[in-house]
Amino acid sequence: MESTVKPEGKHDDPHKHHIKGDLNHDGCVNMDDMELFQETFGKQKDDPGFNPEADFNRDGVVNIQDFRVMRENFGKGCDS
Ligand SMILES: [Ca+2]
Ligand SMILES: [Ca+2]
Repeated sequence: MESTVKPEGKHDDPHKHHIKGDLNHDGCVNMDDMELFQETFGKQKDDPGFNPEADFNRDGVVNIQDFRVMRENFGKGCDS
């Protein structure tokens, strides 16, 4: 039986559900992601350091509205 699985595919699983707020893509929203969020907090689309992944509502700025999403999702995926 032949396998088409790529040898390097195990670290980056495309089937893994992406959680809003998981900015470092480790499958869990925790303090590491909160730190990344803080680094881009207050930044706008054209500012250096702006992280579009932290702009959850895609209004071009990372602000308190995006922080609420962060807070709501905090701890998700971390239950292992
Ligand atoms: Ca994470
Ligand atoms: Ca936003």
